Amino acid sequence: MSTLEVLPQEVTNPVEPFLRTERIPHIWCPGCGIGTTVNSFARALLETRMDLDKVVVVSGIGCTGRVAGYVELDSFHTTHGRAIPFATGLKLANPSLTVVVYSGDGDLSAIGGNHLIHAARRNIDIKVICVNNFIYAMTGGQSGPTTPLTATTSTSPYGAYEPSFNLPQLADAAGAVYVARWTAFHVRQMTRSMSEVLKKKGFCFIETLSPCPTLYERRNKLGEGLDTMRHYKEKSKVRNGAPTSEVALGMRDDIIVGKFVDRERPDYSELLHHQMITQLGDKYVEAPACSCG
Ligand SMILES: Cc1ncc(C[n+]2csc(CCOP(=O)(O)OP(=O)(O)O)c2C)c(N)n1
Ligand code: SF4
Ligand SMILES: [Mg+2]
Repeated sequence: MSTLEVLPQEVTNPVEPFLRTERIPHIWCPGCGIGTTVNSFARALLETRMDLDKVVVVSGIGCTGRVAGYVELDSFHTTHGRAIPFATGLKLANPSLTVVVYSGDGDLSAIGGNHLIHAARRNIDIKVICVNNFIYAMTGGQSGPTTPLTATTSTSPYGAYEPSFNLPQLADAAGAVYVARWTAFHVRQMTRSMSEVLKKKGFCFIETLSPCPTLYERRNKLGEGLDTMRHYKEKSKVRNGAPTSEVALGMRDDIIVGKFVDRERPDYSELLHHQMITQLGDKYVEAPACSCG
């Protein structure tokens, strides 16, 4: 499928054509928020009328990492923490691609944290969707860099005591040109942000909070997935443009959501091109575009 011109009559769910339905049932637990984010992503592809032959999804390992296997796109399920360098290589080899990294908080900010900050610093033209469920879910619910203070996890049975990352601030400080946070409750806003980043050049970062009722909510006695959605609804405050230093998350504090950063600066390829032209002038020969289309 390369365009979204006409959906077949028998398709009643507009998201269906974007999924590898033959791989359903998926592995996600009832009440998990990851599928909700995929719904938003599919709607963003539909709204932006992207050429699907030019959109690539790269995931690391984790429950979120499974997204790569369910989308009807060229996709890569890479090693843990290496989605961003893999995506960087893809983008540099074939600049005509829209490269989306879809992965978990642990994959992107723990083992892959170094890649995250340097891709943002270089302004690599990739779009990162980070599903934050506050733990390493797939491996049993261990605490990680996003686990809020006092939260109980399989490795913090008496409550987490390490300060956690404020991911929007991290991405902002490292140089991302677009930074937003939503939750699995904010389906429309998340879809809008995903649509915006699909059309924006440079390193874009969307954090989306997502319930993990099986491992995070249960251990913290926070109820089912639906209770977490209610919590997101009640505690979220939309503050577009808020300084990212003011959006840190606590265990049960207000959740500041919104589009925090939307700015322009030259991306990696432009910087490279400019420097080479400045230094080499006519002698600079650009690498030929990848012949794979
Ligand atoms: C090099 C390496 N280290 C550790 C693991 C084990 N591992 C697999 S997934 C994962 C954490 C996933 O957490 P996150 O990225 O937050 O995804 P989630 O499952 O929460 O969606 C870990 C530690 C691995 N597969 N490879
Ligand atoms: S363990 Fe948690 S994150 Fe993984 S599929 Fe189940 S609910 Fe979702
Ligand atoms: Mg996680």
